[in-house]
Amino acid sequence: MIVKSAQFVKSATGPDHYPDTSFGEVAFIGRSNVGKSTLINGLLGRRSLVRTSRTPGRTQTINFFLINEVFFLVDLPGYGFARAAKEVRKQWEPMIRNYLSGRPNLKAVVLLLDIRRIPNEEDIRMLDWLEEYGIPTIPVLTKVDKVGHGERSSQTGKIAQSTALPKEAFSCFSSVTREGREDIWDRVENALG
Ligand SMILES: Nc1nc2c(ncn2[C@@H]2O[C@H](COP(=O)(O)OP(=O)(O)OP(=O)(O)O)[C@@H](O)[C@H]2O)c(=O)[nH]1
Ligand SMILES: [Mg+2]
Repeated sequence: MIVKSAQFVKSATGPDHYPDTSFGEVAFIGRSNVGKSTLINGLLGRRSLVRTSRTPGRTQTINFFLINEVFFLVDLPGYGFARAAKEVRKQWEPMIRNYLSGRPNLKAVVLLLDIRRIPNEEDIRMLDWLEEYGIPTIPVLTKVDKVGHGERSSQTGKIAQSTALPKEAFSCFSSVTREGREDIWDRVENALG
């Protein structure tokens, strides 16, 4: 993928504010702080088009980025951080469910999992929703620079087991080494058709 242009188009909390176009889009979801915004920046080769943070809960709205004037990458707010304001937490589920169930433009969701952690209830629930809504899913293990080779293999095995996905289903990504960029782009492009 050659990224000729990438621009932030808008933030939305509900369907009224989604961009009114027929462009295909691929969205990024996962636990707060797992590296969604960082992965999007890494794919685009931009350091900070998408805001990232050490503080979980940085992204609180659905953010649409228009790429090469023909498709969108969509940064979704993460789930599972206790310190979020109650209001934010209450709004999260309907906001995400509305988006997943009511957006025909959505061609696939990239589900991010931290390679160092065993997926929790919320990760599994997210996988269930994606299946329920029939959305093709691209599972990605993030922050692979933080583990050695042996641990990478054993963690991938454990994560595969707990998600009931084959080991081969997972792409790896590191924003430090940029490993996985081409592989993930191939899968994203495939999904966009
Ligand atoms: N070493 C390393 N750090 C990473 C990687 N990806 C993300 N990080 C760091 O993890 C932190 C969180 O990254 P974000 O991209 O903001 O995470 P997010 O999933 O968008 O978080 P929310 O918006 O809060 O849901 C930042 O400090 C990143 O620099 C990676 O591949 N390797
Ligand atoms: Mg984010």
